[in-house]
Order: sequence, then C-alpha cells, then structure tokens
Amino acid sequence: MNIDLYERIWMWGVGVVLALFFTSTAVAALGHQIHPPSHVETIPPGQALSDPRFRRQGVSLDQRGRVHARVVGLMFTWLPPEMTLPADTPVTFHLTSIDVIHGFQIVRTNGQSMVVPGYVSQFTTRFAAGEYLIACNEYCGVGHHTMAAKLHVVPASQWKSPAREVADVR
Ligand SMILES: [Cu+2]
Repeated sequence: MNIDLYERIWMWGVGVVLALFFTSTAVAALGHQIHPPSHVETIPPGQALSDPRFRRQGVSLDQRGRVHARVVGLMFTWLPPEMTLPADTPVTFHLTSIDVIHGFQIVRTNGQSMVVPGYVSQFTTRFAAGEYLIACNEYCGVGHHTMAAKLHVVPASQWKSPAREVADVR
C-alpha cells in the first residue's frame, strides 16, 4: 500500500504524541503516586455541620491512632481555616461542602480533590514538614479568590496529637 509521505509523517507524529501521553500518565500514577480519589460516601449538605462526621472539623485520631483531617468548604472559607499535621505520616482527608462545588487543593503537594455538596471526598496522603497553602481551585462565587486555609506540617515528634476518638466516626 502506498502511503503519502506527509500522511506518514502525521501518522508517526500522532503515534509519538500518544506514546508521550500514556507514558506521562503511567509515570504520574506509578512513579509519583498521583491517583484520582475514588470513594463514594453521601451526606445531606444542609446538615453537614451537625453530622457526627463533620460536627468537629479539623484533625483527629481514630481508635487505631490513624490521623484524619475533616474539612468543610463553604462560600468563602474552609473550616477549619488552619490545621497542624505531623510530617511523614499518612493523613486521611474527609471533605464536604454545604453549598456549591469547591476545589480543595493543597498547593505543591499531590493533595487535591473536588468538594461536592452531598458527597464526602476522601484521600490519604503524607507531607514533608513545612507550611502549605490550601486554595479553592474551583470557581465558587465572588469571594472565590479569598477562599484559602493554612496547613502547618511539623515533625511528628513535635506534633501535639489530639485525644483519640471514643468511637470511630467512620
Ligand atoms: Cu470555593
């Protein structure tokens, strides 16, 4: 079969671009551990702040000593606006919104998730010690640009851990 030279160049070009895309996806997923959160848990958005899972926002320890961070998004803030977490320790984030869709992004880390009213987003990650900015990366209204929180990550030995929960909230 005779294929025109230009046709052949374009076919190779497309092949190379596809190979690059698949390779970069594989490197991100396998090398850098970047995965989309996959977790389906629902919550009535109007009652999220009185729900046992989010009544107390912030950092907690479950009965097995694992660290959890519970955050509620609303126009135009994150609750709580500041958290302190231990470094090099797996932390499971639980996120929900009481109004519109927000985007929870811990800048310069792989911690990021959509925050959708009616659902609890969850992901687990760990951090190096330092200060991190939590931004909203999903346009949510006129005050969107002011929607930010702070994350302090301190060496685990200096971290003041909260009391363990009496019963596992989840
Ligand atoms: Cu927002």
